[in-house]
Amino acid sequence: MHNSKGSLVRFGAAEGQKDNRGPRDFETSRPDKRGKEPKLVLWQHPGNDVTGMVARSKKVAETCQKLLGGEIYHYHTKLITKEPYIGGTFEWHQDYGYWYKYGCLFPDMMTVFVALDDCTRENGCLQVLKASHKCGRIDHTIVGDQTGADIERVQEILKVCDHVYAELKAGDALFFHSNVLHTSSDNCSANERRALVIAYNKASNDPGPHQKHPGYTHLDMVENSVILNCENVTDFTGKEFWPKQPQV
Ligand SMILES: O=C(O)CCC(=O)C(=O)O
Repeated sequence: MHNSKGSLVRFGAAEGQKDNRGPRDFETSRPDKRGKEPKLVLWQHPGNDVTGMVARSKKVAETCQKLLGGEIYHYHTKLITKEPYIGGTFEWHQDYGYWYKYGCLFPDMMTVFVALDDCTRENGCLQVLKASHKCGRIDHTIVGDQTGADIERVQEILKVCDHVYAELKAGDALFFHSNVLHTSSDNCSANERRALVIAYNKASNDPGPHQKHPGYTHLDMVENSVILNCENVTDFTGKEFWPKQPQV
């Protein structure tokens, strides 16, 4: 991601700050069923840095509000990194397969996948089953360290829904409903594949504070221009990273 001056924004710790921990200090991994690891860090609130401005921008948040048909709030954002050659797979799942377990009663939730690098078949772009949200929620079980959809059911749905490889340019975004079945394969390329994955819940669907995610918190939307003009890439106050402790 680049700011208005064209500088590449790195999501690392800033130097010279009292608390200079950045998102990647909290990075953890989610091994797939073969033990290969996509890496991720999750935060609860958007905050005021450039990633927060993306999540709070009208082109992202207000679009989701229109699509979900009512007030929304930020459920969480993840920075997902697939390292060159070793970054693993996200097994087939619906995001609501996870969020159902966190007490959200309706699938009135959605995700915006923002490519920070070009996402290709080679480096593990998102793959979706078109219109699979109409199948409703599929049963999920634990697969590796992930929550995966019932694979026999997925095989049947693969016969009737188009399998789309969402190859994206850096800066492109994909908006999708929480019941859309999706997966992504290993990164077989020589470069990192990074994405910001932003999740929203409808305010009326607030399950209250539950496990990792906060309950309803007013989302302060900003104009789109704020993203490019944001110079804050080091102050992560208020984001509430998860896991809470930096990883060593
Ligand atoms: O980053 C990816 O490749 C997939 C992420 C994903 O499926 C998710 O966060 O639910």
